[in-house]
Amino acid sequence: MKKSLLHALLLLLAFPLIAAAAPIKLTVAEIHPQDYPTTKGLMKFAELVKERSGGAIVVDVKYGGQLGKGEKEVVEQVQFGALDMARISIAPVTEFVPELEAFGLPYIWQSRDHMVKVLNGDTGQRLLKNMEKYKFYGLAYYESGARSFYNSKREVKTVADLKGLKIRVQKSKLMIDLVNTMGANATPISFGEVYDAISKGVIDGAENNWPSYESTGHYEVAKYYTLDTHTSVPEILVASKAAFDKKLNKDQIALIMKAAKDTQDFVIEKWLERVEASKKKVVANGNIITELTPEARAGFVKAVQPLYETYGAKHKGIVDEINSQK
Ligand code: GTR
Repeated sequence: MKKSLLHALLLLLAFPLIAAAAPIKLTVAEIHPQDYPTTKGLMKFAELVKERSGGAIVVDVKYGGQLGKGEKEVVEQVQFGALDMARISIAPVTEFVPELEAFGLPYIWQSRDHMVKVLNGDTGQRLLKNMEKYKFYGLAYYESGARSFYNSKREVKTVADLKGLKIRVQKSKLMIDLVNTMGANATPISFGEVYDAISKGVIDGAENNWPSYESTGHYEVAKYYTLDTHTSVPEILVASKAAFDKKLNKDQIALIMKAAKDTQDFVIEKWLERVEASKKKVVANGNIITELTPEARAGFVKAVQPLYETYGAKHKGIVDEINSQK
């Protein structure tokens, strides 16, 4: 009798401790596979959050598109509060946060250093903070190299060679307009459907950076890759304001934001390694890799100028800030 009373008392005392010790679980959606640089960055992020919160916050990295194959739909879920976080390309995010379009404008960055300086400086950080207006917490920017065209039909040596090619784009008005302005026919479809669409001849190609061209296997079905580097739209790690405000206090949100930023350099490091590995694999496969001549590059740059009269004018303040930091 005495013993069971004691047991009950101990249980009562222990229960709040057990309850308090249960970690807060957060999930982050990632479309890429486990060995992709941004996924590795998220693993590192999860490690830092766990360590710095003393195990009070645990981040579950759901990679490989487990939580959705369409990035636009994933962003929608984050905004709505159904998903805690997502690592996505800024391109589909621009549908929700229009001012981010400035970062996806063609040939806007002079170099990686220029981009990193702007993103980590006042301009980039102000735009991250501004995402709260749209029900997001912008946590960090991640590296994404430069996007270039690839197709299964022919070698593209000049912008004129793009004419008539059916090119898949991300679900983003800017990307649709960009690719159409260059003379191709933009076809917005989800990332996960591109391989089949090219192999079945539904589309002729797509555009992406080296790691995505290789990791998706697109290089197997679209052997012509032209390094025109038309856009270097960064990746972004976004959180749901609704979900975060419900699950976390201010200090915990600050801890998460800091941990995210602390993984940016790690992603760049993993990125550079992967670019080299991807190039090797694609070249060994016998793909046709086309470098642009200076004249051909000038032709690409000229072709996209109309976008500076529309999107560029719309975001003139930000574009001027970016240009002044060259
Ligand atoms: C990749 C990017 C993905 C996704 C993909 C796409 O470069 O990392 O998040 O946006 O491009 O083209 O859909």
